[in-house]
Amino acid sequence: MIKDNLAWPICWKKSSKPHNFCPGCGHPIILKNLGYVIDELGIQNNTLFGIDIGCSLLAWNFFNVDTIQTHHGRTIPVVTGAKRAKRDAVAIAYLGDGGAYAIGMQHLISARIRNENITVIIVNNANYGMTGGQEAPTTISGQITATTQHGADEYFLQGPELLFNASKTPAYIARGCVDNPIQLKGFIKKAIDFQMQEKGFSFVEILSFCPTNWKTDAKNTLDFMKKLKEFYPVKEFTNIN
Ligand SMILES: Cc1ncc(C[n+]2csc(CCOP(=O)(O)OP(=O)(O)O)c2C)c(N)n1
Ligand code: SF4
Repeated sequence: MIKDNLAWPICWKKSSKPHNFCPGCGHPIILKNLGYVIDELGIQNNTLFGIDIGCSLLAWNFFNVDTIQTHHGRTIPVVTGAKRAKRDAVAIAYLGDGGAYAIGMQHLISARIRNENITVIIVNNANYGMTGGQEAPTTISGQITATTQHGADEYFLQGPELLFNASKTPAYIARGCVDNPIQLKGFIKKAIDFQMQEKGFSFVEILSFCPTNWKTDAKNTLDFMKKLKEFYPVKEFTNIN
């Protein structure tokens, strides 16, 4: 049991450097809490961690767990295949909003509809982070990105809402935010526990800081996150008892 939230998770790969994310990035907050969950559930030796192309790939040596790095947007089918072959594995797909909701959307919807017994964690930073901050399906109205210099149009995609309504099959679906790591850790734990009980598809979207591409200082990062939450409410969408 972790008592001190400044301590690193036990499953963290101690031989790796701290991390390669930009200062102020939300990914390390998410990964640290995922690490605590892996520790608390005692699943380090059977976790199968799939990471996408995008800033999520910087997590390739974060944990001392079996890790697969896939092509952009293809993490969900790769993890699905691995899980089908190894039923006792705890399969986690970790990818960006671009990878999940644009190029990989067909895989995401299919995994939900087929009720694949995997856990998907999507990092929603409202842009394509790794490639320089282009517009993503989650970019909000008026947002300035590398490809929306005059502000993005009014269309934006709410992933958990879409997935929740895509099937009547019970699933654990939630949206958390890096500004509340305790709640966030709880959502991740419930999602992975759902998979461990073989109940099927579980999904957590996490609103995450990207100060490099948002071009924000600390205060403006928090202000922009507040705005993001108006478009993407933090909540559980689950229809399980
Ligand atoms: C098939 C393919 N298309 C496009 C790319 C270029 N590419 C690399 S990362 C990326 C976007 C990543 O954005 P996102 O998935 O939101 O993750 P983030 O970096 O923001 O965490 C793109 C378009 C690629 N590597 N492969
Ligand atoms: S570009 Fe954004 S998401 Fe990627 S590491 Fe930097 S701050 Fe994080």
